[in-house]
Amino acid sequence: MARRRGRRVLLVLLAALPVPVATSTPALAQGQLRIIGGTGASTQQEPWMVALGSRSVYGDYRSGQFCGGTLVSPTKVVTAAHCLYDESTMRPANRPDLRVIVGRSDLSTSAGSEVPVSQVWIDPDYSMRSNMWDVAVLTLAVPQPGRAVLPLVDQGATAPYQPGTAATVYGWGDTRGNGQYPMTLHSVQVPMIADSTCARDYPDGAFRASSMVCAGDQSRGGRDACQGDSGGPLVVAGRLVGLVSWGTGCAEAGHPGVYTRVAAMADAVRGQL
Ligand code: 4AZ
Repeated sequence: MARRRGRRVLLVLLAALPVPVATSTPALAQGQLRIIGGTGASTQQEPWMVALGSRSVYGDYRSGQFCGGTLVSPTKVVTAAHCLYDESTMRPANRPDLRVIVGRSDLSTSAGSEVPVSQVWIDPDYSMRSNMWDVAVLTLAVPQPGRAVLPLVDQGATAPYQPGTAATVYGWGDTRGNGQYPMTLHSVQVPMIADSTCARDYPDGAFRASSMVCAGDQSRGGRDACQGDSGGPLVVAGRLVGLVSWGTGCAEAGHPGVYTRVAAMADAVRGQL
Protein backbone atom coordinates (compact mmCIF):
# COMPACT_ATOMS: atom_id res chain seq x y z
CA MET A 1 0.00 0.00 0.00
CA ALA A 2 0.93 3.61 0.30
CA ARG A 3 4.38 5.06 0.74
CA ARG A 4 5.92 3.39 3.74
CA ARG A 5 7.45 6.49 5.16
CA GLY A 6 4.32 8.55 4.81
CA ARG A 7 2.13 5.96 6.41
CA ARG A 8 3.94 5.29 9.61
CA VAL A 9 3.08 8.22 11.78
CA LEU A 10 -0.51 8.29 10.63
CA LEU A 11 -0.87 4.76 11.91
CA VAL A 12 0.59 5.69 15.26
CA LEU A 13 -2.31 8.08 15.57
CA LEU A 14 -4.86 5.55 14.45
CA ALA A 15 -3.50 3.19 17.06
CA ALA A 16 -5.17 5.17 19.78
CA LEU A 17 -8.60 5.74 18.30
CA PRO A 18 -11.37 4.28 20.44
CA VAL A 19 -12.80 2.21 17.63
CA PRO A 20 -10.47 -0.24 15.91
CA VAL A 21 -9.72 1.10 12.45
CA ALA A 22 -9.16 -1.12 9.46
CA THR A 23 -5.83 -0.11 7.97
CA SER A 24 -5.77 -2.62 5.10
CA THR A 25 -2.26 -3.67 6.00
CA PRO A 26 -0.95 -6.35 3.65
CA ALA A 27 0.31 -8.27 6.70
CA LEU A 28 -3.26 -9.35 7.32
CA ALA A 29 -3.34 -11.93 4.59
CA GLN A 30 -0.81 -14.19 6.26
CA GLY A 31 -2.85 -14.79 9.41
CA GLN A 32 -0.16 -14.06 11.94
CA LEU A 33 -0.72 -14.28 15.62
CA ARG A 34 0.45 -11.20 17.23
CA ILE A 35 2.87 -7.37 19.46
CA ILE A 36 2.58 -9.63 16.33
CA GLY A 37 3.53 -13.23 17.01
CA GLY A 38 4.20 -12.69 20.70
CA THR A 39 2.86 -13.42 24.14
CA GLY A 40 1.72 -11.53 27.20
CA ALA A 41 4.21 -9.46 29.18
CA SER A 42 3.91 -7.43 32.36
CA THR A 43 5.20 -4.20 33.85
CA GLN A 44 5.71 -6.23 37.04
CA GLN A 45 8.47 -8.16 35.32
CA GLU A 46 9.50 -5.22 33.10
CA PRO A 47 9.03 -2.17 35.35
CA TRP A 48 11.01 -0.01 32.89
CA MET A 49 8.39 -0.51 30.18
CA VAL A 50 6.17 2.58 29.99
CA ALA A 51 3.34 3.82 27.80
CA LEU A 52 2.97 7.35 26.43
CA GLY A 53 -0.57 8.64 26.74
CA SER A 54 -2.57 11.75 26.03
CA ARG A 55 -6.20 11.49 27.05
CA SER A 56 -7.13 14.85 25.46
CA VAL A 57 -5.87 13.74 22.06
CA TYR A 58 -6.53 9.99 22.11
CA GLY A 59 -9.38 9.63 24.59
CA ASP A 60 -9.69 7.65 27.80
CA TYR A 61 -9.86 4.38 25.95
CA ARG A 62 -6.68 2.42 26.70
CA SER A 63 -5.49 5.27 28.98
CA GLY A 64 -4.86 7.44 25.90
CA GLN A 65 -1.90 5.20 24.93
CA PHE A 66 -0.24 6.04 21.60
CA CYS A 67 3.42 4.95 21.92
CA GLY A 68 5.85 3.03 24.13
CA GLY A 69 8.95 4.13 26.00
CA THR A 70 11.67 2.95 28.38
CA LEU A 71 12.56 4.21 31.84
CA VAL A 72 16.35 4.60 31.81
CA SER A 73 16.75 6.58 35.05
CA PRO A 74 14.34 7.56 37.84
CA THR A 75 13.41 10.73 35.91
CA LYS A 76 14.11 9.94 32.24
CA VAL A 77 12.28 8.01 29.54
CA VAL A 78 13.70 7.20 26.10
CA THR A 79 11.22 6.98 23.22
CA ALA A 80 11.09 7.65 19.48
CA ALA A 81 11.17 11.24 18.25
CA HIS A 82 8.36 10.53 15.80
CA CYS A 83 6.05 9.78 18.74
CA LEU A 84 6.26 13.47 19.61
CA TYR A 85 5.59 14.75 16.10
CA ASP A 86 2.37 15.67 14.40
CA GLU A 87 2.23 14.22 10.90
CA SER A 88 -0.09 16.86 9.52
CA THR A 89 2.11 19.79 10.53
CA MET A 90 5.45 17.90 10.36
CA ARG A 91 6.30 19.65 13.62
CA PRO A 92 6.47 18.63 17.26
CA ALA A 93 2.96 17.90 18.48
CA ASN A 94 1.27 20.01 21.11
CA ARG A 95 -0.08 17.63 23.75
CA PRO A 96 -0.24 19.52 27.03
CA ASP A 97 -1.49 16.45 28.88
CA LEU A 98 1.28 14.13 27.67
CA ARG A 99 1.78 11.49 30.36
CA VAL A 100 4.20 8.64 30.97
CA ILE A 101 2.18 5.72 32.28
CA VAL A 102 4.21 3.56 34.66
CA GLY A 103 3.25 0.28 36.33
CA ARG A 104 0.15 -0.38 34.22
CA SER A 105 0.27 -3.58 32.14
CA ASP A 106 -3.48 -3.43 31.50
CA LEU A 107 -4.46 -0.08 30.03
CA SER A 108 -8.10 -0.55 31.02
CA THR A 109 -7.10 -0.26 34.71
CA SER A 110 -5.84 2.59 36.88
CA ALA A 111 -2.83 0.62 38.16
CA GLY A 112 0.46 2.48 38.59
CA SER A 113 0.42 6.17 37.75
CA GLU A 114 0.27 8.71 34.95
CA VAL A 115 3.29 10.97 35.33
CA PRO A 116 3.38 14.46 33.75
CA VAL A 117 6.34 15.36 31.56
CA SER A 118 8.34 18.47 32.45
CA GLN A 119 10.74 18.51 29.49
CA VAL A 120 11.04 17.00 26.01
CA TRP A 121 14.36 16.60 24.19
CA ILE A 122 14.28 15.53 20.55
CA ASP A 123 17.52 14.59 18.81
CA PRO A 124 18.44 17.72 16.84
CA ASP A 125 19.31 15.53 13.85
CA TYR A 126 15.92 13.78 13.79
CA SER A 127 14.32 13.92 10.36
CA MET A 128 10.68 13.03 9.92
CA ARG A 129 11.28 12.75 6.17
CA SER A 130 14.11 10.19 6.38
CA ASN A 131 13.20 8.67 9.80
CA MET A 132 16.85 9.09 10.81
CA TRP A 133 17.93 9.69 14.43
CA ASP A 134 14.48 8.77 15.72
CA VAL A 135 15.08 9.28 19.44
CA ALA A 136 13.76 11.53 22.19
CA VAL A 137 14.16 11.83 25.96
CA LEU A 138 11.31 12.82 28.29
CA THR A 139 11.88 14.20 31.78
CA LEU A 140 9.36 13.06 34.39
CA ALA A 141 7.85 15.73 36.64
CA VAL A 142 7.65 13.12 39.42
CA PRO A 143 10.73 10.89 39.93
CA GLN A 144 10.25 7.10 40.06
CA PRO A 145 13.00 6.10 42.49
CA GLY A 146 11.62 2.67 43.33
CA ARG A 147 11.24 1.44 39.80
CA ALA A 148 13.84 -0.67 38.00
CA VAL A 149 15.41 1.02 35.00
CA LEU A 150 16.86 -0.45 31.80
CA PRO A 151 20.45 0.55 31.01
CA LEU A 152 21.33 1.89 27.58
CA VAL A 153 23.67 0.00 25.30
CA ASP A 154 27.17 1.53 25.08
CA GLN A 155 27.98 4.04 22.35
CA GLY A 156 29.43 2.20 19.36
CA ALA A 157 28.62 -1.28 20.68
CA THR A 158 28.43 -3.86 17.91
CA ALA A 159 28.03 -7.21 19.71
CA PRO A 160 24.27 -6.85 20.42
CA TYR A 161 23.62 -6.13 16.75
CA GLN A 162 25.26 -9.25 15.33
CA PRO A 163 22.82 -10.91 12.91
CA GLY A 164 20.86 -13.66 14.60
CA THR A 165 21.21 -12.23 18.11
CA ALA A 166 17.95 -12.77 20.00
CA ALA A 167 16.24 -9.47 20.89
CA THR A 168 12.89 -8.84 22.54
CA VAL A 169 10.47 -6.04 21.65
CA TYR A 170 7.64 -4.91 23.93
CA GLY A 171 4.49 -2.89 23.36
CA TRP A 172 0.76 -2.28 23.45
CA GLY A 173 0.50 -2.00 19.68
CA ASP A 174 -1.58 -3.81 17.09
CA THR A 175 -1.42 -7.58 17.62
CA ARG A 176 -2.65 -8.63 14.18
CA GLY A 177 -1.80 -5.87 11.76
CA ASN A 178 -5.48 -5.09 11.29
CA GLY A 179 -6.16 -2.51 13.97
CA GLN A 180 -6.65 -4.80 16.97
CA TYR A 181 -5.11 -2.96 19.88
CA PRO A 182 -4.74 -5.00 23.07
CA MET A 183 -5.35 -3.70 26.58
CA THR A 184 -2.34 -5.63 27.89
CA LEU A 185 1.38 -5.48 27.20
CA HIS A 186 2.86 -7.96 24.75
CA SER A 187 6.38 -8.98 23.78
CA VAL A 188 8.00 -11.04 21.07
CA GLN A 189 11.50 -12.30 20.40
CA VAL A 190 12.99 -11.19 17.09
CA PRO A 191 16.44 -11.97 15.67
CA MET A 192 18.72 -9.12 14.63
CA ILE A 193 19.10 -8.79 10.86
CA ALA A 194 22.26 -7.90 8.93
CA ASP A 195 22.44 -4.33 7.64
CA SER A 196 23.15 -5.59 4.12
CA THR A 197 19.96 -7.68 4.18
CA CYS A 198 17.89 -4.82 5.50
CA ALA A 199 19.28 -2.46 2.87
CA ARG A 200 17.95 -4.86 0.22
CA ASP A 201 14.59 -5.10 1.95
CA TYR A 202 14.32 -1.30 2.11
CA PRO A 203 16.08 -0.06 -1.03
CA ASP A 204 16.77 3.43 -2.33
CA GLY A 205 18.47 4.46 0.90
CA ALA A 206 15.37 4.16 3.07
CA PHE A 207 17.35 2.01 5.50
CA ARG A 208 20.34 3.86 6.99
CA ALA A 209 22.57 1.70 9.15
CA SER A 210 24.14 4.80 10.70
CA SER A 211 21.05 5.32 12.87
CA MET A 212 18.84 2.28 12.17
CA VAL A 213 18.89 -1.49 12.62
CA CYS A 214 16.44 -4.20 11.57
CA ALA A 215 15.06 -7.16 13.49
CA GLY A 216 12.48 -9.80 12.73
CA ASP A 217 12.01 -13.10 10.95
CA GLN A 218 13.30 -11.87 7.62
CA SER A 219 12.35 -14.91 5.54
CA ARG A 220 9.07 -15.99 7.12
CA GLY A 221 7.68 -12.91 8.84
CA GLY A 222 5.10 -13.46 11.58
CA ARG A 223 6.96 -11.73 14.42
CA ASP A 224 7.21 -7.96 14.59
CA ALA A 225 6.36 -4.68 16.22
CA CYS A 226 3.39 -2.87 14.72
CA GLN A 227 1.38 0.33 14.89
CA GLY A 228 1.21 1.63 18.44
CA ASP A 229 4.47 -0.08 19.48
CA SER A 230 6.50 2.90 18.28
CA GLY A 231 9.06 4.27 20.72
CA GLY A 232 9.09 1.03 22.70
CA PRO A 233 12.22 -0.94 23.57
CA LEU A 234 14.17 -3.58 21.69
CA VAL A 235 16.19 -5.35 24.38
CA VAL A 236 19.31 -7.54 24.16
CA ALA A 237 20.96 -8.94 27.27
CA GLY A 238 19.19 -6.51 29.59
CA ARG A 239 20.10 -3.39 27.64
CA LEU A 240 18.15 -0.96 25.49
CA VAL A 241 19.55 -1.46 21.97
CA GLY A 242 16.67 -0.29 19.76
CA LEU A 243 13.48 1.76 19.59
CA VAL A 244 10.48 0.77 17.48
CA SER A 245 10.66 3.22 14.57
CA TRP A 246 9.11 2.18 11.23
CA GLY A 247 8.62 -0.51 8.61
CA THR A 248 6.43 -1.55 5.72
CA GLY A 249 3.34 -3.21 7.12
CA CYS A 250 3.83 -5.55 10.05
CA ALA A 251 5.36 -9.03 10.24
CA GLU A 252 5.62 -9.41 6.48
CA ALA A 253 8.41 -11.63 5.15
CA GLY A 254 11.05 -9.46 3.53
CA HIS A 255 9.90 -6.35 5.41
CA PRO A 256 11.35 -6.55 8.92
CA GLY A 257 10.79 -3.95 11.60
CA VAL A 258 13.20 -1.03 11.55
CA TYR A 259 14.50 0.24 14.89
CA THR A 260 16.48 3.25 16.01
CA ARG A 261 20.05 2.03 16.61
CA VAL A 262 20.59 3.24 20.16
CA ALA A 263 24.35 2.52 20.13
CA ALA A 264 24.65 5.21 17.43
CA MET A 265 23.41 7.95 19.75
CA ALA A 266 23.90 6.52 23.25
CA ASP A 267 26.31 9.29 24.27
CA ALA A 268 23.93 12.03 23.10
CA VAL A 269 21.11 10.36 25.04
CA ARG A 270 23.31 9.93 28.15
CA GLY A 271 24.06 13.63 27.91
CA GLN A 272 20.36 14.23 28.55
CA LEU A 273 20.12 12.01 31.65
C1 4AZ B 1 4.13 2.20 13.62
O1 4AZ B 1 3.43 2.77 12.81
C2 4AZ B 1 4.95 1.05 13.18
N1 4AZ B 1 6.56 -3.34 11.56
C3 4AZ B 1 5.73 0.41 14.10
C4 4AZ B 1 6.49 -0.67 13.70
C5 4AZ B 1 6.47 -1.09 12.40
C6 4AZ B 1 5.69 -0.44 11.46
C7 4AZ B 1 4.94 0.64 11.86
C8 4AZ B 1 7.31 -2.25 12.02
O2 4AZ B 1 4.14 2.54 14.79
